[in-house]
Amino acid sequence: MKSISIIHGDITQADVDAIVNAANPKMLGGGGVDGAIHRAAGPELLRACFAIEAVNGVRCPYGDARITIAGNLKAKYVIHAVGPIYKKFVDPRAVLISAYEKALSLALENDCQSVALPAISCGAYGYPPAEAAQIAMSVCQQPKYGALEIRFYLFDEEMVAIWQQEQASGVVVE
Ligand code: AR6
Repeated sequence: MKSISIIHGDITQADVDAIVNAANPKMLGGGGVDGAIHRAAGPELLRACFAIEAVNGVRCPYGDARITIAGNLKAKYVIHAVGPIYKKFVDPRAVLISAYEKALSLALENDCQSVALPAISCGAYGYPPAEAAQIAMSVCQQPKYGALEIRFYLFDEEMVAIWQQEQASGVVVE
C-alpha cells in the first residue's frame, strides 16, 4: 500500500499524474474546484471536455468519472468525477462511493502512479464533510487502489481536521 496524505492547499498546484476534479454532468466548467482547475489548465481543458460525447447534455453521469488531458497543469490528466448533490439523492452515499471508485479506477487504467483528490461533493453539492471523509478514506484504503499514491488537497483547515480524524480512526467501511 502506497501512502494516503492530506494536504491543506490548492489542488491545481499538485505535482501528480492525475488531478481529480469535482465536476458536474455537463463537464463544461463551474465554480469551486472545477472553476479553479479550468482556470489553471487553460482553454485546452474545456476543448477536451467538449469533445467528450454528450447524451442529452450529460457527458458524465452522477457517480461516474471521465478522463481528459490536463492543459497547462503539471499533471498529465484531469479525471472529472461527479459526486451526488446531497439532498437530491435517495442514496447519496452510494453515488459518492462510486464517484471515488470510478476516478481511482481510471487513474489505474491510465497507468497513473499518483493522484490528487478534492473533497468531492463537499462544496456546492452539500455533502456533510464527516460522512464524506469516511467514504473518501475507506474507498482509498481498498487494496485494489494500493498501487496509487493518493493525496487529498483540502481547501480549509476544518476539512483538513475532519479528514485527519478519519484517517487516524483507520476504519474501513464497505
Ligand atoms: N483546491 C482544493 N479544494 C478546493 C479548491 C481548490 N482550488 N477550490 C475549492 N475547493 P465544490 P462539489 C474545495 O463546490 O461540492 C462546481 O460548480 C471546496 O472548499 O468545488 O462537488 C461544479 O461545476 C470544497 O471543500 O464541488 C459542480 O457544479 C470541495 O473543494 C459543483 O460545483 C468541493 O467543492 C460540484 O460541487
